[in-house]
Amino acid sequence: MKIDILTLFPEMFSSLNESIIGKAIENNLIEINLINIRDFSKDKHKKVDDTPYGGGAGMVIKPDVVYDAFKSIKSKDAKTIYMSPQGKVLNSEKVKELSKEAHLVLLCGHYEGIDQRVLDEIVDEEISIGDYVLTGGELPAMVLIDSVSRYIEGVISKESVEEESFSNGLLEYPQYTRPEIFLNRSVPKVLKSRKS
Ligand code: 21W
Repeated sequence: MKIDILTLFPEMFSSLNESIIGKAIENNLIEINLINIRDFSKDKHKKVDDTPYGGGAGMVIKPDVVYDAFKSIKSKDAKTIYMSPQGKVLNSEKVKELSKEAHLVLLCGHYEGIDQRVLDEIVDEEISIGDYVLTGGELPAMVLIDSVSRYIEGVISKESVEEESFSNGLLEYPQYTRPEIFLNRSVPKVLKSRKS
């Protein structure tokens, strides 16, 4: 799967190079492309936002800058997702559905928001990760990437995907490893005769 990320803070995504997702990127199972929206500013001061029409606090990201950043992505058949607190809350059904896409474009906004006209033009879907307020769409985009990646063939073992998806953790159980006694607490006897 190819994932293009449109963001003002591309450095935030360096944590994706760790652990299981990092391995999946190394193994070319996931290709992540970071696009800094600021690179598309025509302003000499690299300005990307402006005051909102109608007044109010904060700033709004300009439509042309986001549109030019979007157009720099070569591919017509990508699904474009705007990470937004107003979006539909992500769940495992949506995660599985997205994992079947060949190409995703993730647009990350900030508290200020993005001019609605460019959203109307380029966005296919709006997704939130839950009903609480964050400072931007970057962490939500990483949550989406992490959850979707687990369903991409080869990222984790088939057994792991099946075990975890077995009804929302209802079959989850406490786990133990060596030592057999830790701080005077023993591993449950029922587990002790079993070879791993
Ligand atoms: C917070 C963006 C508040 C916009 C109109 C007038 C992406 C997120 C985010 C953020 C506002 C997600 C406004 C769960 C989240 C995200 C930053 C409201 C101000 N609009 N999932 N004034 N929670 N959050 N905009 O916060 O971008 S997915």
